[in-house]
Amino acid sequence: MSEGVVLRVYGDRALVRSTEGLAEYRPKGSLRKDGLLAGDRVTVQGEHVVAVHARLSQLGRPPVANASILLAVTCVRDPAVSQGDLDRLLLQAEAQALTTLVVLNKCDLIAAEEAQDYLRPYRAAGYTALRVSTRTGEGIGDLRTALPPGIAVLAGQSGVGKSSILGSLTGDDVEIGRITEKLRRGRHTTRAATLYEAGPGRLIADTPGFSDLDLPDIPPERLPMLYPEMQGRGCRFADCRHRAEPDCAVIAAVGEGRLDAGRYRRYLEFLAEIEGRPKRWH
Ligand SMILES: Nc1nc2c(ncn2[C@@H]2O[C@H](COP(=O)(O)OP(=O)(O)OP(=O)(O)O)[C@@H](O)[C@H]2O)c(=O)[nH]1
Ligand SMILES: [Mg+2]
Ligand SMILES: [Zn+2]
Repeated sequence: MSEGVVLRVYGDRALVRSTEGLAEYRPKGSLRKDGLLAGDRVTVQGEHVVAVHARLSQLGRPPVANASILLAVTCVRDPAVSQGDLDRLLLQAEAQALTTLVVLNKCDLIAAEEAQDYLRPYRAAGYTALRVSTRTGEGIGDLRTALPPGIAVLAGQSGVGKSSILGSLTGDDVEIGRITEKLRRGRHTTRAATLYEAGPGRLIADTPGFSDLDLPDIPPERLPMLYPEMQGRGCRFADCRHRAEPDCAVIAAVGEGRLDAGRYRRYLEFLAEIEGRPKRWH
């Protein structure tokens, strides 16, 4: 028996990095096939995964267990990812209580001021935001340094450069080549997340990109809690939705330019969108 991490699940097999090396295993009969996720800590024995350890976290989209940080990858050009799109991604992460790092890629395509303007609201909200380019290598070292031990999940729209960032962080690791080769044989590749090794104790999950991202499935009153910059402002009402309530400190801060007006305007749009959903929370 030995302990390992699931790097990928495909079909009825799981690719596991364990103390015995890198190999494919089948879940033992009593383990449900769909009970395994990339990122799961498992016990393997012989040809089988015989136990799945309790998860510290579970991301729904993309499906990854035990992630310690989400890398919210975005870019201003090719494709143009709006700040509203980035807001939605951050809300998904906040809804799952995941630490998030904003990564603005393709900075080689835009002026430094444009990158700063794009990131300003997020930095003001308390997020760490890095400017990178896989083309020039700018910021890649900082990104590597910023990765905590454990599993980092690359997420973002199609084409923003998630796989390119993965390549920049992992380099031409022989082991990666071997993993990739094994993966090509899998037939269920498009929907899955895959973990790659990026140094001791560090795994990075590349995930399929998306074109549209839903707001998280939450009741409207939870939405304000997903904005770090709206916390502890001291509104009169504890359940203030920061729209038209008396003595709302968020509205006041926006008026005085202490909170980003764009983030706030989009917050109101998102709130209306969530309030307009069919009720099933009460
Ligand atoms: N100019 C520029 N192009 C980049 C940069 N990083 C990636 N690209 C290009 O952007 C395109 C998309 O990159 P990918 O890494 O495949 O993007 P992805 O996010 O993995 O896309 P999906 O897998 O579809 O979600 C490729 O043509 C890359 O060469 C960058 O820093 N600068
Ligand atoms: Mg990709
Ligand atoms: Zn308020």
